[in-house]
Amino acid sequence: MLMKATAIANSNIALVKYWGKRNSDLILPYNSSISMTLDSLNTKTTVEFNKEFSDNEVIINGKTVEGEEKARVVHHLDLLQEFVTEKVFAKVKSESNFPKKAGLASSASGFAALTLAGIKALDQNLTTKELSILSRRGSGSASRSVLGGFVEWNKGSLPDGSDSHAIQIEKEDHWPELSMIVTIISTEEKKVSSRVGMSQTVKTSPFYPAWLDTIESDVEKMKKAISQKDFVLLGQIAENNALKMHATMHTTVPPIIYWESGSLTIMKEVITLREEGKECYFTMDAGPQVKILCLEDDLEVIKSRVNKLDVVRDIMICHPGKQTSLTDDHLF
Ligand code: 2P0
Repeated sequence: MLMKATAIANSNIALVKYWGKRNSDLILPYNSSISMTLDSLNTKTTVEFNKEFSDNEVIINGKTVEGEEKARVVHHLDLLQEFVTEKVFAKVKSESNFPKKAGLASSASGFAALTLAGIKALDQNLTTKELSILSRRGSGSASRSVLGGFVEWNKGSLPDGSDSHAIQIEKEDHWPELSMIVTIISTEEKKVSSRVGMSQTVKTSPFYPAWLDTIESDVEKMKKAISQKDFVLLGQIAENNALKMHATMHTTVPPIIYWESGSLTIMKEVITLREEGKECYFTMDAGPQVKILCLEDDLEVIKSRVNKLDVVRDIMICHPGKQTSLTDDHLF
């Protein structure tokens, strides 16, 4: 039997961010988070397990990867193979349509696709909850990419992590007018990974406890904003939540500053647009790119204004996207 399968996963951007782990082995977060799965940033991954293979092979965006990057994928394959009796080597080929490690959640779509493809290649059938938990073990944010639309990752409280998984708040067709303008400032890989960065923040930022104190309220307001399609509330909470997370990063010792000067230029332009009556808000992750939230009616005007800024190298437009899914169109 051919033990091969392919999955496509969309990336997601958090509206209420995940930053900090209470358990690094199981990837259990200190706080719950909420995200929007994106329709146009995705990763396609083919996994084949084969007794004939003499080693694991991992190819990401056309390049064979080694070292830590390969080890992380192989560790995940080992985890998936706990469902079967015999462990064999695998070939993994993965392609994303956006730059990796640049603050665009490539590990989210990457590990969500790897999990579904791997599990299917092993001929296992898991529930969405189980897939979310397994994806979480690869990368925390991947737990949310398993589902489409608007998603909450419940932090859970059980030590084994069995209640720390994503659930769907609303499907992707609930609010198709909600738009995200992803501005690309730099495609350089970041110097401090999210994993290392969040661990340092938890240990050293005096603002980290204050961050945690505000999360429950942000989560509740964000859920209300999504279900009632209250764009102003969604934007205000998302922007404020992102700035609070970055305040914990900036006050980490040594400091973690993902912003570039271009990031600030765009953030200020968003505030100016708002002062001019165009409803838009920004959010940022562990990288310099600024993502602008707006409604479809304002999209063209905001996009053309932002496009005029010298610091913007590229722009991608996203709307709420679908859950991770299987395809027969294999990469090899
Ligand atoms: C998020 N980020 O909620 C936050 C906001 C970055 C800033 O999830 O260590 O790559 O693999 O669990 O999932 C990025 O962290 O970290 C992230 P690991 P991950 O989207």
